[in-house]
Amino acid sequence: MIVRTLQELIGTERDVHDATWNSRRLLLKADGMGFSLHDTLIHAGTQTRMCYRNHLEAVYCIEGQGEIEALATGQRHAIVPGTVYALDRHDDHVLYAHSALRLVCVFNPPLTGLETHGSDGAYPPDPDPDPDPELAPREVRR
Ligand code: 9YT
Repeated sequence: MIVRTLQELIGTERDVHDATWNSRRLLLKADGMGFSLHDTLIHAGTQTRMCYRNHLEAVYCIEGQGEIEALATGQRHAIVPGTVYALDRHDDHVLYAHSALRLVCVFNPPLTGLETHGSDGAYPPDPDPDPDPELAPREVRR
């Protein structure tokens, strides 16, 4: 079993900053869960374009007010506490933070650790992917 707290990650290498956000990476690939789990803060008044071509991401808002725009269609959706969005098509999108947003983010395949966005709005692919992410958890210990 893994037990850790957000507090103990702050200021460590699992606390990753970019221009518009701060991602506290609670679970990463090395934790062997098959996904990564992040507590992410998006800074108030910012907009962030992203397109995770190498990952699927689900995002659950727990604080703040914002909007997401799907660039393929121009459709915009409000983001408020209790809203989840899932980028099931590697959707090219912009996230607008009308106030500071606090988001719980899950990535599949999991991030390895220090990824930040490339100029294409994506994280790079894992250079050493598991053969089958669904079937490759770490060794089971009882
Ligand atoms: C919502 C979103 O994707 N923000 C960028 C940071 C990313 N979620 C992360 O690495 O936590």
